[in-house]
Amino acid sequence: MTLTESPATTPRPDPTRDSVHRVTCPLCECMCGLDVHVSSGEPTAQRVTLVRGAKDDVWSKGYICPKGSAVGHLHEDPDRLRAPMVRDGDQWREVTWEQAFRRCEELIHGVLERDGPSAFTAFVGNPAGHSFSLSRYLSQMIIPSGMPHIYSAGTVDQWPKNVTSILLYGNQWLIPTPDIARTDYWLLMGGNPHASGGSLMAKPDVLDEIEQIRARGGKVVVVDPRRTRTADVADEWIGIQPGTDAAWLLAIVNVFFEQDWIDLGHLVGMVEGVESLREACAVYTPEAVAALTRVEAETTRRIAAEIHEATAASIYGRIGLCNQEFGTLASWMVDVLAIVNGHFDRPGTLMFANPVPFPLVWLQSTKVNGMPQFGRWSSRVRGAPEVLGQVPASCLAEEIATPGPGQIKGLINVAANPVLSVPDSARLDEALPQLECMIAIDTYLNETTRHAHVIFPGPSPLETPHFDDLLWGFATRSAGKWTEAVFPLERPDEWEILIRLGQIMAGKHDVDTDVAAIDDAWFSLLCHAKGLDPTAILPMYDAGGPKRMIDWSIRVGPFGDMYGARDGMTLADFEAESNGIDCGPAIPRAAEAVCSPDGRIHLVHDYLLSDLPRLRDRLAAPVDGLVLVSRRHLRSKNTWLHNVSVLVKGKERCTLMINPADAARLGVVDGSSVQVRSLAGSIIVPAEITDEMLTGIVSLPHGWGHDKTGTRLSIAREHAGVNSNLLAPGEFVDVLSGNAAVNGIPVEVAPA
Ligand SMILES: Nc1nc2c(c(=O)[nH]1)N[C@H]1C(S)=C(S)[C@@H](COP(=O)(O)OP(=O)(O)OC[C@H]3O[C@@H](n4cnc5c(=O)[nH]c(N)nc54)[C@H](O)[C@@H]3O)O[C@H]1N2
Ligand SMILES: Nc1nc2c(c(=O)[nH]1)N[C@H]1C(S)=C(S)[C@@H](COP(=O)(O)OP(=O)(O)OC[C@H]3O[C@@H](n4cnc5c(=O)[nH]c(N)nc54)[C@H](O)[C@@H]3O)O[C@H]1N2
Ligand code: SF4
Ligand SMILES: [Mo]
Repeated sequence: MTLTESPATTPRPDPTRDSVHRVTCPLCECMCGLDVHVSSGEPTAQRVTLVRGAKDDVWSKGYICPKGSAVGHLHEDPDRLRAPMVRDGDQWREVTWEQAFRRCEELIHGVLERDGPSAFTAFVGNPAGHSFSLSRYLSQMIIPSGMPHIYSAGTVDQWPKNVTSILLYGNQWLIPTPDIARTDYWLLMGGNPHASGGSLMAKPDVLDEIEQIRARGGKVVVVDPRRTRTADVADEWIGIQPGTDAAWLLAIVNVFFEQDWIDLGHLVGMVEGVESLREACAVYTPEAVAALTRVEAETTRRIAAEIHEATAASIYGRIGLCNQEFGTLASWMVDVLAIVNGHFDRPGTLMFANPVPFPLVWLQSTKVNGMPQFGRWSSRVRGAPEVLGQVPASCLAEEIATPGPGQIKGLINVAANPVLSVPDSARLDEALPQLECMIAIDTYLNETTRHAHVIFPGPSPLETPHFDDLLWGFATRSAGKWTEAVFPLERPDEWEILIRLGQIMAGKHDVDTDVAAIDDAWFSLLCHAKGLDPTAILPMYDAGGPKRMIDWSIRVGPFGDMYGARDGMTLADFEAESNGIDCGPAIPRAAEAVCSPDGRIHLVHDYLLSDLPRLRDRLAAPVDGLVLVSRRHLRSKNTWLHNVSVLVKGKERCTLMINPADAARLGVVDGSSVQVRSLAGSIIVPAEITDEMLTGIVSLPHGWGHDKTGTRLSIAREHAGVNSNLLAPGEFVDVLSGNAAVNGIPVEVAPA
């Protein structure tokens, strides 16, 4: 059987002959350990017979979700790309790796010669953050290319958190995370771990954590315009008007000042700006924000008191607080509330992780590089100011479609599906065919990659070794786990593709690229960054690549041996322990972690204050009419995993959730088609009437819309759904971060 043929049935597990492989699931931030059972026989005939949660995994202790159970199906999906492909017109053909890189050279050099490197950009998607190779080697594509800047899913995700963290703590990725395993009060805003598993908070089985908080006498409060399944297992649900969390949190801090509850705890000598904060929140009394937020003043005052009285409160805001109109103010106030309550940097509160592998992204700091300047340049067409080097992802469409100096003509699309994931996506879908050169690295021929000229296949989750990098930086236990590939990749891995593309973009010929030499140079740079002499370190390794880099991260991390300078761990310790190693809970470490220029946490910045007038205007003019928010489902991952039968079968999931009162008023019948219209566009979708929704708010999942021609997604096509981002106006952003506001979009709904 060739790898691309679909086997008719899954063979039965045979415990006497199957081999069992331990892997860490890379599909969400939970990092569950999986036991993957594989049948015996010829390598090409080996099949996954069973996937189980690994009971002895020190981190996930047997927890697994339906996505993890489906990794075998994902691996065996006949539609998944396994060879490089080149497009001629609308025909795709599989080519050899050499042919694919040669084609890239022709296309890239053509654009380079005429328009130079500034005609190129890249789009980097979410799976890059979960990939063993991509996150560690993206710089090796981007820097040599000379492309002036890139786009990423980050501006449809956590950019507000990045802005807050760089201003308060000195590094955009030093994001404090709630220590829910030890908290007695969890205020969970704009997150639904029942579906998502949790985000910027690595923790398997969050719903069980909620039960445990309640079992030990604590309380969990969910703030969300939708009464989610997470809200159902919590003690209290507060339905809030989308986009108004910043005003609500300012009101809570206002109560803290009014009641004289401000208490910085052990951070008293380290935190600045309390008086400016008092002024900033002065007008936001619980009474003043009640109409806007739809939270009664009494409730706001009670929650403030509960937070004040808690022994160890964890204040947490996720995608609902980022992907909205006031995302940065809301994200800022989450951290501020924790700090002024003294519930920061101690067990059970918001804490900085102390990860076993030192995350590469922690190398930067404002102590070394200075405070960020926002708006150093603006996008060519819309004039959107850059924030942390990026402009809103929705700008890409017009940068491709608008002629003139600086027009984008070449795109490297890495693990991203922006035709579905980015606001105003119809415009991007129209613009991409105008590119002279589009190269994609992806596992599927999907809505975005169908526009590419060349696609390089990424590995399946079972074809690559794995050790998370970034994600351990959001965990409140210090732990680590090594995964060996279950099936051999037998083709270049993604880090190598990135290096080779980077050299082609630098104007060189692929045949001249010395991958190992570039990898050594990159590794040497990292050694220097940690004060190590690479000439002493390089000879310790037989091979390079991401595996060498993870060994480096462990050895220079807090539990590492610093290459023999102290007692400590190396990757070999993890290779020898398939269940992983747990080095204990997070410890107070703000004094060591904060890397702002003066080592202090400045609560208030002019940049943040500059957006308060906009919020005050909104206080005076609350949104009138229906607004749309997004949601996730346990069996999806953003725009993909919809080509795996077991993950899409069953009840239609791409529905517009609407409250019974709104439905009755609008004449909408359960299950019937409705038209949803916004400033950006219009779609038709089935209605799902449910009292989970607050009145005035409707909800759609994102990531659907698989009915495009020219894709290779045979299962997803049968469950196409509609793309909710057709309704998201590109210019509707959180002003301070440029992050998309895909929540709180004004819409009209009518029977179709
Ligand atoms: N309306 C609305 N829009 C949203 C959101 C929302 O809540 N509402 N959420 C936003 C958020 S938080 C995010 S992160 C973005 C995500 O936006 P994207 O990153 O664009 O979307 P994904 O579906 O995560 O992209 C995955 C792509 O990576 C490919 N892929 C998967 N694994 C690998 C791999 O190992 N290697 C390679 N090379 N490719 C791989 C998949 O086939 C797919 O094409 O969407 C955003 N868009
Ligand atoms: N199964 C699954 N898991 C995933 C993903 C997936 O697609 N599927 N995606 C992954 C990614 S990329 C990310 S970033 C994370 C996201 O993880 P989460 O942040 O947990 O994301 P959601 O499950 O979308 O929950 C967001 C909640 O915010 C609410 N909300 C919307 N607007 C507002 C608002 O203005 N205020 C408040 N308070 N709430 C609001 C929504 O109703 C929704 O319940 O999940 C990750 N995990
Ligand atoms: S919760 Fe599911 S998708 Fe996430 S890591 Fe665990 S098994 Fe994988
Ligand atoms: Mo995300």
